[in-house]
Parts: sequence; C-alpha cells; structure tokens
Amino acid sequence: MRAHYTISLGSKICRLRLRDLYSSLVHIIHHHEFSIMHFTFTTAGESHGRALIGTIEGLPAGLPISLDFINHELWRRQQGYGRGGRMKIETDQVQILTGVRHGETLGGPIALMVENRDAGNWGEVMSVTKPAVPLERDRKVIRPRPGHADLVGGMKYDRRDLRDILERASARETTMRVAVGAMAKQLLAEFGIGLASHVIQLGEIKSAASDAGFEQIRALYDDDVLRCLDKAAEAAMIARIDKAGIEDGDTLGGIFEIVAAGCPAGLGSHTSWSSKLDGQLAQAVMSIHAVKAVELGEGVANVALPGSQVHDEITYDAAARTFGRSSNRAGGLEGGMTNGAELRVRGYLKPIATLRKRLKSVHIETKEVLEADFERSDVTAVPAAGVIGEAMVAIVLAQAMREKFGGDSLREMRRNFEGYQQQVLEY
Ligand code: EPS
Repeated sequence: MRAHYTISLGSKICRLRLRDLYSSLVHIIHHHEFSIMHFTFTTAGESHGRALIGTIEGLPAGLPISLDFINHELWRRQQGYGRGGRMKIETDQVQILTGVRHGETLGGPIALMVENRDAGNWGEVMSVTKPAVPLERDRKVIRPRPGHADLVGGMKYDRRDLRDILERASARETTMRVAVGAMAKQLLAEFGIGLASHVIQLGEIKSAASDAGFEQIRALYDDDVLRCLDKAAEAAMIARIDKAGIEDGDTLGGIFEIVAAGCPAGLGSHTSWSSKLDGQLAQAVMSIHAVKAVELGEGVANVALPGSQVHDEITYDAAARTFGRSSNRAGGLEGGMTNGAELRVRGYLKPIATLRKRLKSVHIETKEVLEADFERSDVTAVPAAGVIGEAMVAIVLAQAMREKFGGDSLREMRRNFEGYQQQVLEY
C-alpha cells in the first residue's frame, strides 16, 4: 500500500501521495489555492471613467451587510477641509452587484460598483472605442507632474498620453478601498473590533492630542472638517490650508493615526516574515496614495529612548484573568502579533503632487523644459487619507481574523473565535 500524507488547509483535509504532495504545495504557494479562507480584494476603474469596481472573496456566509453603513463610510472619505472641486460633483454611492442577498453575504465573490458622476463630462475623452475623428479638446497630458506617476508610468507602459497613467494613479481609486474596508469593518464589528482615525499633523502644525485613546478619537468619527481633537491646532491648520491653497497655489501633507480597539491577542504571527502583522499593516497603509512613511505606536520616538523607557511592562488582572500592558508605546503589536492593546498605526503623507504653483518639467515629445500640467486637485487630503487608512487596516485585520478563525459561515467563525478566547483565558 502506498503511503498517504494528510494535510489540512484551513477547514479542508486532503489525503495525498508524496509525489502529489510536493506538486500541490508548489501549486498552493504559487496560486493561493487556499484563498477560500483568505479575504482578498481587487479594485478596477479610472478616475473619470464610468465606474469604480471592487471584487471581494473570502467573507463568510451569513454576515449582515448594511448599504447605509458603506455609503456613510464613502461620505466620510469625501469630507475634510482642503478638498478640491471634484468632491462637489461626486456623491459616492455603492451598488452591490453580487454575493449578498436579503442583507446577508452568501459566501461567494462579492462585486461592488460606485459610478463616477463626473464621467458625464468625460464621455469622449474616456471612451472605450477610438473616436472616429480627433477630439477638439482631447485633454492630453504631455507635461508630467514632478512627484506623480505620470512620467515613469508613461515610460514603463509606453503611453504617449499621460492621461493613460494618471487616470489609474489617481487617488479616486481609494473610493473602492473604502467600500471594501466597510465590508471588512462589518465583519470586525461582529467580533467587537472597532476602528477610528484622527489627524495629528497638517503641514508643520501638530495636534497636542496625538496620544488620545480610542473612545475620544471615535467621538470624532463623523467630523467633516479635519477630525483633529486639538481644536486650537485645527484652527491653525485651517488657516494654513487657506494660505497654501488660496495665496500660494501649493499643497500640504501631514500625519493621520488609525486606532483599532478590541483586537484579540494573537492576530498575525512571529513565525514567518510574511505572516507578521506589522509588515502587512505597513504595506497596506504605505500603498495609499502619497503615503511615504508608516509608524506603529511610538516607533519613531522610540528610537531615541533607552529600552527601559520604551517597552511596555506586563500586568495581570486576576479577576478578569487577562494579561495587559502598563503603557502602549508598541502600538498593540509585539513579535508581529496583536497583543490585545489598542492597535495604533500612523501614515505620513507627502504634499499632493498636483500644484497650481507649477514646478519645472519636460515636454515628453519636444523635450523642452516647461511647467508641469495642472489638473483640478485638492490642497490637502490628510483627513480623507485617515478614512482610507481605517479601511486598509480593517482589511488587514479582517484577513488576519479569517486566517485565524476560518469558517464557511459567520456562525462557524464565531464558534472558533469563542473557543480561542476561552483557551487564552485559561493560559
Ligand atoms: C486626484 C485629483 C482630483 C481629486 C481626486 C484625486 O480629481 P479631479 O482631477 O477629478 O479633480 O479630487 O480625488 C478624487 C476624485 C477622490 O474621489 O478622492 C488625483 O490626481 O489623484
């Protein structure tokens, strides 16, 4: 009789012969065969095209879904002092095309769509078919903006109209990330995990409330100005945005912070580079347009302090049978795993690259030096980036929760979660 090996892939048990085991493992690694348990998503769409599309796989069946909640999250992303004219045109509304019935997920792929209202003004320019005669106003982009994807994207994809690059490079894409993040947030809420964000720096102006706790930050959830807890700093930020936008024709960066409360200890893993949750969070937040640095907890300040002032001392509450930390400079992560404290992630944004105060560039055809193209744009998008950051952190946490607790249905996932909670209490 030939020897068989039993392997377990999440909830699936497979019996394989040795030669098949090897090829299956290679297949699994390369093709993510076990993605059923993985929360994955893709977005598609151009900034001035017909619509933005998102597809999601890996949510359990039976998860209650609220359209109002998703639309409210989309509204939050559109707020914030310093946004440009486009936000007056759009009122982002999601349509769920597949995977949800009678308000609950079915366990299959989910397709989402948000139509671009501005697309009505761009019909011919963004047409799928080639116009029969050259357009009078073709809105071609040939003077790449420094700091934008325009030039290197044009070179790499061999496009001579840089609109072919900027349409996809635009931060409009983050609309769909927020819709997907809203689905992830609804999963996390079932397990008592909540997220919120605030602005802790805009340009050179810092909030004095960068150490605020989750409840304080959460109270600002629907603020439509800057979501900054320090009101004196907020007034100065508004004045700074006015100066940059109105007087200088310039743009501003800043820092947002995302806080997630209620994460169980043990999401992510110390065992492999790719399973470390801190690495996954850094990638997810860094992938947001204009984010150039990501900080976990007090990661930046910690480098200048001795270890004795950095590491959070361990405590034990005998009545609740839980371990804790006396402080949270680590931002809720140790060894690439959540430790049960508030998860704190900061994103640092560079100023937006589309400037009215034009910088020098080079015409891609004639090669003459001239000023970069200007498209209508925002002065700053730091508050919006915080909402997008919440979505990206929610997605990473939902992925980690699906990986750890699996289950085809929410009920099965909850049972696994509760069993683990009990095990941790007994530790
Ligand atoms: C963006 C340029 C502006 C922003 C846009 C991002 O768009 P438009 O060129 O249409 O005025 O408003 O952001 C959004 C549309 C959005 O939904 O956030 C860019 O070039 O990245």
